[in-house]
Amino acid sequence: MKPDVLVLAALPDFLMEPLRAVAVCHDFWQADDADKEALLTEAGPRIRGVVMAGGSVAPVEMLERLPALEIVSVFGVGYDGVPVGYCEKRGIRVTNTPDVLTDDVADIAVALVLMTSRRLAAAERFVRNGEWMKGAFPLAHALRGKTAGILGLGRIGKAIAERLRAHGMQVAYHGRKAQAVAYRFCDSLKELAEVADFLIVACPGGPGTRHLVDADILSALGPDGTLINIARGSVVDEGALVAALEKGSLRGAGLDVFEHEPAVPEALLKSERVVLLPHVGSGTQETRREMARLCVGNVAAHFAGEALLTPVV
Ligand code: 8YV
Repeated sequence: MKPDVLVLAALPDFLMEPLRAVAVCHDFWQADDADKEALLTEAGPRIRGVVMAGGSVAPVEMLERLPALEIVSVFGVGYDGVPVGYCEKRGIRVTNTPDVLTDDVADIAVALVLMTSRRLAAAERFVRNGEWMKGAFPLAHALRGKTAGILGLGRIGKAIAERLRAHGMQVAYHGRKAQAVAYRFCDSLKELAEVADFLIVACPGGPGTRHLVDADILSALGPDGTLINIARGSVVDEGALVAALEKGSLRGAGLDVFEHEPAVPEALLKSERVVLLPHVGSGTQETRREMARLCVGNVAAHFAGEALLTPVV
């Protein structure tokens, strides 16, 4: 008998097909509120697995309705949508998809650094709009000699650092502790923001990092500074970011993630100082297929009584 699995997000066919081969899938994300309630009441007691995207949320109140739950498999490296402590207490396993997406996400961070410093999106619009015929595009800013301040020097943070070193940049970082690396460690996020030309958010999301980048940090980054976020929208106080951009107390921002995706504040949509991407850090055919392999592989391994491929707990 295949185990029953609740699917919390729209996931690609190359994930759903192999998942359906090993589990009976219940599409929670497609159901309206009444159907969700009926699904939890009717199938809830049989559900043994939950599959969700990096950005989706599995609230405790929902997991409480799944008494037979054994595993939560996240299609993403970030598992901030999962109440891990609660799962651990209940003996529910949690898995994610680390490593396979590191290069792609780091590439997008570098792309945002280049797009903001060289104003590439505006330059592209300049050509398309026929403005080049009227004069040259204004001079932008070089990367060489500038400092990248990385918040969270994990796997992705390190991959970003390596890439930006190749662009002639200095690297500083802040995290829970200093690491055995050649980059400058800053004791506080404020110190990092003060030394950085680009403050790059690469730390996990969740309650522990919520609004770490607030008005105070943005003011330390200063009028020549740029904020880059490829991690989670929740780490940045979006209201404070809008205010800093509107006042001109920040040069710009390059954002792949937002507080309330897919909603993006009107003020950001209108701002010439920002580059906005639709959470595409891991969005390549190659990487998403690798992520799907791990996500389904973890579910399959668990129900076959084998070791999990990439366990969190
Ligand atoms: C999403 C992500 O999971 O890895 C993460 O934490 O946020 C992304 O890779 C991806 O958008 C799939 O939904």
